[in-house]
Amino acid sequence: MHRGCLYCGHVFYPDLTMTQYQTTDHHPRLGIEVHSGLDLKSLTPHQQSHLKNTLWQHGVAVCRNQHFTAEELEQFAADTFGPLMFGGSRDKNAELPNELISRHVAILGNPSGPVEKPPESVACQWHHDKDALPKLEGLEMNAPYVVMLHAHKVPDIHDEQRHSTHFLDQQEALKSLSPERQRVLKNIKLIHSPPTFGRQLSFDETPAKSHPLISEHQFTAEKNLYMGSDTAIPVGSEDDPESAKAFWYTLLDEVLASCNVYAHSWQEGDIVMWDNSQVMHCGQPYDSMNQQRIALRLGVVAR
Ligand SMILES: O=C(O)CCC(=O)C(=O)O
Ligand SMILES: [Fe+2]
Repeated sequence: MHRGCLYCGHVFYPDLTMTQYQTTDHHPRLGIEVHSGLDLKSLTPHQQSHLKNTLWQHGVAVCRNQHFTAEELEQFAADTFGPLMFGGSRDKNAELPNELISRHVAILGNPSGPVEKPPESVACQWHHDKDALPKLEGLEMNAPYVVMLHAHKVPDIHDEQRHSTHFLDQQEALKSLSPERQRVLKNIKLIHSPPTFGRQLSFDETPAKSHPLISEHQFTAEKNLYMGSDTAIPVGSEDDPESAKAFWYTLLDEVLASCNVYAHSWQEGDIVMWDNSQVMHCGQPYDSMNQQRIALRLGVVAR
């Protein structure tokens, strides 16, 4: 049994986020291993399309034993999913080895040594990554936005336990609700603004977008919940932020209580990809003063 993601100290609504939930290493749908034994750098077009279909079917796909520099990861993502448009932390990391640096790749962890809070500590709360996408011509809220992490160095938690990232299946979440509850939710739209992650973003930079709470996946037509992040506000509650928060956390509590959360236990060489249209995720803290984590991160809108 795990508590929610409060250990990292990033607590917005302590009264509302005390959810207990079960985790599993073997989820019936999420976290499928794909292309076992293959080097992702040399996939054929057929293998690329198999990888994408597996991701749409399973929400989270795992490839083990890969060795990508940041530039190679960028190339792989562009070849497999489409042109890269966002992200990256090249300028901020001038002192790091070249293999970690590329235009659209961000670096998670503490590659330069101990830090009190690594950059991803803000992600230790349930969210999806789409809210922070800029509003671009032709970029729909329901766009299939894939994020991938590639582990170069994994922190040890205890002897047996590996560092993990938690994933919540939003298809399973919807199915876990009673037909009555689903009927009510069917009429609700959420206004999604960027997750503030503790800082204020101007709405001009990343405008709010609205989306039905029950959504149909663009490629599979499967229905799932589309909760976004805790900044999402039901249409009609714009002037009542407290009730908007309560609505969102009540729903999160409900689904966490009845779903099996997939905990991906990290191994060096893993590339984990997730489809933000059908899963939420929550980073897990580690002792970043005494343990090292290095992971490359990339987001791409699939075409
Ligand atoms: O640190 C993690 O495991 C998750 C980070 C995260 O949420 C992200 O990169 O979008
Ligand atoms: Fe995230």
